[in-house]
Amino acid sequence: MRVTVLSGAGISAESGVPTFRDSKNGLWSRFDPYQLSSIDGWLQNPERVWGWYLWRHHLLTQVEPNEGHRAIAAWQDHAEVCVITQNVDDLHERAGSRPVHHLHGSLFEFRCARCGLPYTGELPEIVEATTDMEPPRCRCGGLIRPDIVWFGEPLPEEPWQRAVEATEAADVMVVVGTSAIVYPAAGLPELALSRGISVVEVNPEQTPLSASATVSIREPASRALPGLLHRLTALLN
Ligand code: BV8
Ligand code: ZN
Repeated sequence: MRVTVLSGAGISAESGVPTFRDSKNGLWSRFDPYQLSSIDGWLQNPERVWGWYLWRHHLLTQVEPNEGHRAIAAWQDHAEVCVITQNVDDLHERAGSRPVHHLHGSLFEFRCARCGLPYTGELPEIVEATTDMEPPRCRCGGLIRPDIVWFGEPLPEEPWQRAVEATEAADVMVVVGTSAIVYPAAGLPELALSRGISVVEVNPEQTPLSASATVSIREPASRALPGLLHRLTALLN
């Protein structure tokens, strides 16, 4: 069976990584993630954005994959699994999933905002939620930025192509931990439904996908995912 997974920040929530929506009480409650993860936010205040991402990068070195990530990795012993994630963390990879396609880039990759040269230099150690920090400079004088996709920026071609192919080849799509409001990623479950395959949503809350999903499981990822493949195999075979 070919299973395509689309994940969002909610699958990393139980690892202690705040999601976009919970940021009101999260580590960056004083920031607006939608403002900071936008090209305008970067152009207006690169120091603030750089400090926020360095803090998130530091946070990711302190957390582990959870039962949800590990369940999806374990599915690979019983099915052909392709993970598409909107997340910029590496928790799917650390749990053992392969391949993982990052639609919105990765917090572990950096590049020059001007010439695009990848940046592999030292990153300052951040030990507390900080605000402004001067981004390093590239040889060309450009500012170094995280290699992720901000609001208002196009998605990288290769991961998007892989995601569409995996959605078109899937026997079933599992959509976990996403508020399903950001496009074009949120269009993938719609593509799956238009192909007539089952789309299973795992989310403790209702989302705009819930009504059209084949089934919407109102549970956290770590509880719903471990037994899900077994249930899907029984249902679909
Ligand atoms: C583009 C990387 C075009 C950065 C991110 C008006 C109408 C429609 C569209 C638009 C519009 N205005 C602008 C747009 C386009 C815009 C968009 O869709 N905006 C939305 C807000 C309306 N999209 C873009 O700008 C995209 N680019 O369209 O380019 C273009 C083309 C050519 C040339 C130029 C431009 C780029 C979007 C990518 C932005 N980058 N992330 C970073 O991480 O810092 S988006 C970011 O937010 C995430 O990656 C994700 O995609 C999105 C939402 O986050 P989620 O992952 O869904 O998480 P969220 O916090 O929202 O929700 C968590 C969920 O988990 C909740 O449902 C919760 O219930 C659940 N949960 C909680 N705990 C658990 C759980 N689930 C399971 N288990 C648990 N334990
Ligand atoms: Zn440069």
